[in-house]
Amino acid sequence: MRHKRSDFPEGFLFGTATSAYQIEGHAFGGAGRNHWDDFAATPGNVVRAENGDRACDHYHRFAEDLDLVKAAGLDAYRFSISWARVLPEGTGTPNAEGLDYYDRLTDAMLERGLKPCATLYHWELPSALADKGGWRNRDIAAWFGEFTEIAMKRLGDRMFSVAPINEPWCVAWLSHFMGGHAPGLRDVRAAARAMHHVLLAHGTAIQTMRGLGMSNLGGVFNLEWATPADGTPEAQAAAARYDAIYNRWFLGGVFKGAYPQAALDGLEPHLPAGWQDDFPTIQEPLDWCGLNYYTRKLIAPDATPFPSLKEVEGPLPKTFMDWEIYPQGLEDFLTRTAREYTGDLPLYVTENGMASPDVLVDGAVQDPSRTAFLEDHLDAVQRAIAAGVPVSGYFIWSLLDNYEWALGYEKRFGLVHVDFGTLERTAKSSYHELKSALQS
Ligand code: PNW
Repeated sequence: MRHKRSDFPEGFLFGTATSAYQIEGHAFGGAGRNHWDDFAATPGNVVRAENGDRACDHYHRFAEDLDLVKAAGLDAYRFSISWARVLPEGTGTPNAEGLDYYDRLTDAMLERGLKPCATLYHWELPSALADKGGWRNRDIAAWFGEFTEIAMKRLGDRMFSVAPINEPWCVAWLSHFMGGHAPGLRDVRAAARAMHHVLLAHGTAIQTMRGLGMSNLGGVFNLEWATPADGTPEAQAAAARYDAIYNRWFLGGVFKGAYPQAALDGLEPHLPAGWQDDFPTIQEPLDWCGLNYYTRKLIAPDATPFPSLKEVEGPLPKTFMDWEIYPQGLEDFLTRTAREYTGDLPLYVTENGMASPDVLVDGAVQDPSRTAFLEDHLDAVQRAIAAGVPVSGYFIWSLLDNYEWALGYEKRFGLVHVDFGTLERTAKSSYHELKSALQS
């Protein structure tokens, strides 16, 4: 890699990120059923109907996996706590085995000198709560507060940082309007409600953790740059609607106490009554803001109901997800987020990375495209820092090849290759490149 640790400010954190359902093996340790188990079991939702029953078996192999994080020279590990593992029914009696597991996982990070950066919801909603309407039900905020309290009473004293919810856009819009993730709905009313409740749950969890005396609490937002497909005013308006729904709704709610008009135009009739009264909770002050960044989209107008837009194919080189590689968007988002939403608050890139069709040849994996992707995005981070944006860390998605949701196990995001037959781990060339950059 062309970067050195010394190219970044003193104290800048390098880390890697994972999530519970994508790596742990949800069938182990007494976890309750969650809505991804249900979604994957319904034919047509997930490639080859694959699920997270075994995944990377991180549940039994976490010590080996954390050794890999440590040996790379990384400072921090971003992981998530499975709601259904801690509370199999979503509320009520905790699963002692599940809490013990996160206790051991946390101590294993600390023993290695890794900073534990927890996410409380990375998408595995207990089925018992999904059956009650899940994110469409306002009660989700109280249910999530209860889970937050139980998990953080046990673990909170040892966390470096905590974010309640990974990627509110995915939880709400992708899952309730686009149908791509559990529960797989295509319903604008359900989406609007989920878009509001996910932020109410976020704020409720922050308040719960403040009540426990915790600090270094943040939010993690996925952002996607929207480029108008052409120079027409219609394309510009469509891209602005995309930007409003994808990016500005969630940042605006949390940091400004307001939703963008371009999104309200279509969504306001579907919001729950009294939604404006929830902003004091949604706006509970944070200590940092995390951005997950992967790509941009080219947006054109479309003669469909709201949001009346479509994604069109772009000209840039693509990853194995078919996502355009657009590092400039990361610099632009870091600067725009600081300027318009977060001011002096520390920003973290909480996810960035790419999928590639990596294969094991003679016991090694060569993935130079991943190294190049990371270099180009680290350049973007450096440009933002040089422009005065307070970027405090960068987390690579992901440590391991893992369960890529509706795309199953074929899309490999890891610095470390996983053989899903033997479960053997093999560090890829990008891992070795990163390791030497961090040591230099
Ligand atoms: C993020 N989209 O998800 C998640 O945090 C990870 O769990 C996931 O593995 C990773 O990115 C790679 O996909 C996203 O459709 C999933 O725009 C889909 C989208 C964005 C982010």
